[in-house]
Amino acid sequence: MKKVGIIMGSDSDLPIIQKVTDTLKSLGIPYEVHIYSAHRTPEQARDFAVNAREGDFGVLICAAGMAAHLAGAVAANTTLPVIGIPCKSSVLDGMDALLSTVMMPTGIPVATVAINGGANAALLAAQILAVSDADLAAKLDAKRATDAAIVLDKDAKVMENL
Ligand code: RP5
Repeated sequence: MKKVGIIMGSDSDLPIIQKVTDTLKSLGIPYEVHIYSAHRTPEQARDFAVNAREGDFGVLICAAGMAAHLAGAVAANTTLPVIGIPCKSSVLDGMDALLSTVMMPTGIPVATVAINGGANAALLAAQILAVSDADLAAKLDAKRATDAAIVLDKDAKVMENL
């Protein structure tokens, strides 16, 4: 299976990345994690993106806050799918990162998840890999069924208790 490449702009983004890695681990998906900043280490961020396809990555996840240009800068240097996670790390509560990540110009797409949406970024990466991996697709179907069962259990309890 192809790897998921995960890049965060700063170690202060680690709590969000933990949600990504927990979710990928639960699905048995291999990954590699780096701290590269679009602003503080632009050469390393670019090199990673340029070499990602031949490095056996299938999809990249980039998490950054504030003026969050990391996902866009990575997407500019690869045609692998790039998922952006806007992180809440400033007085603007993540709206700054959301707009910086999502408003990409035509030709350089970034699939942007919710502010701090680490789990969904991992699940979207899994769904991309599952296009050509039937075993992974079956795991995703099983997770959906489990998640639905949890909600239906809560539904039964709420009717009993209210
Ligand atoms: C971004 O700026 C990082 O992704 C982080 O979310 C934010 C703050 O970084 P630090 O000042 O905490 O390193 O580049």
